[in-house]
Amino acid sequence: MPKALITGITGQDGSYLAEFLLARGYDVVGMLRRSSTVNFERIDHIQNDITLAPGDLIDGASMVQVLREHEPDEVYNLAAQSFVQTSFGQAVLTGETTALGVTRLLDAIRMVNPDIRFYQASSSEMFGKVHEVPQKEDTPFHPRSPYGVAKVYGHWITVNYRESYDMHASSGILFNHESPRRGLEFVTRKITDAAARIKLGMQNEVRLGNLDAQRDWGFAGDYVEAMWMMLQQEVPDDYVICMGETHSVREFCQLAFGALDLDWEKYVVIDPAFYRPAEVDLLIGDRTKANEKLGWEPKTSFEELVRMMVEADLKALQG
Ligand code: NAP
Ligand code: F7E
Repeated sequence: MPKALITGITGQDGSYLAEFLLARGYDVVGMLRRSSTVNFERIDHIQNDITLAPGDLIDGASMVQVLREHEPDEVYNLAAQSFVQTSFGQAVLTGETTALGVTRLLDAIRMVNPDIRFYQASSSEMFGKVHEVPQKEDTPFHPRSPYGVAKVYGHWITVNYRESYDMHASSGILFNHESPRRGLEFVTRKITDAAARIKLGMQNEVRLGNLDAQRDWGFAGDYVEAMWMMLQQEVPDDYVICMGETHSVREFCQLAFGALDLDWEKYVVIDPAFYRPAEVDLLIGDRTKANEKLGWEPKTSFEELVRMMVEADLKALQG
């Protein structure tokens, strides 16, 4: 039975990837950082099927310990300080975790077993102030936030360890992917949760920032398959994973509120508190390489994604 270690097991992608690997017969180990409260909402339903191991990206020795004890064949590094807005206020913490954390984990792998296959969760935020549209694997990076800068570091250190030490290290440059398990601070879930609350009379308005921002949004459940596919290749490489279409925050509001027969314009209030010091205006990816080399294709449309999220929020709130 192959064994996989997932860092960031309590996050959105960690939970979908764990489900995906369990269904393929993997023994799944999730690395968990210490917290004063239990935050297992996303993995409650699979808790008995996985093993949890204490470790933190800030602490290299803890990861050496996890690798020695559990001896995984594959490591998926999904842990990060992943919220762009927070990275402006906590730039150093974001660098420690999202950037240097990758080096600590790669070094731990090198020390314990350099044959372990490694996946790094890179991001379309690395393209930032885009140099071309659509963005592909060789599009130059121009990050627009401390988070984006940290991800560029994580990406290049992964490439560097692959080239320097012949490690099977791959990097997935994933565009935004969402789901009913998305954190409530991200704009998609903030909107679907608010629309459901407004429908149920629990809330009167939702305050948002830049409605003109455009993103290439897909379904997280589809994207984790691409992570696994990358580690099954003989040769490690980097791949853009995206839908290849872009939609504005305004359009997301229209669809989400529309799914509940609500007019979004009556409830959305612009609040400059949600503007960012620098913005990524137009992200749209080109997934040709992933399609040709991995055979990966998304299964869920943008419209299906929005509806799925709205319905899940409505159902959860109705209890
Ligand atoms: P998420 O929901 O924010 O989950 C992040 C995970 O990282 C959580 O499990 C969190 O643990 C863990 N974590 C944070 N700091 C840690 C530390 N110091 N040590 C160990 N674990 C730590 O993120 P996601 O949406 O699932 O994204 C997964 C990865 O893909 C991230 O690296 C993200 O930057 C990247 N990415 C995401 C997207 C997207 O659209 N979702 C796109 C491109 C790339 P706690 O639960 O304890 O906080
Ligand atoms: O913002 C705009 C905001 O926070 C999307 C992370 O998973 O994807 C995610 O990063 C857009 C931005 O995601 C609000 O200005 C307007 O332009 O949902 P978001 P993100 O910044 O794209 C990438 C690929 C990652 O790698 C990250 O880890 O929406 N926006 N009004 C707002 N955003 C938020 N959060 N809240 C608002 O009220």
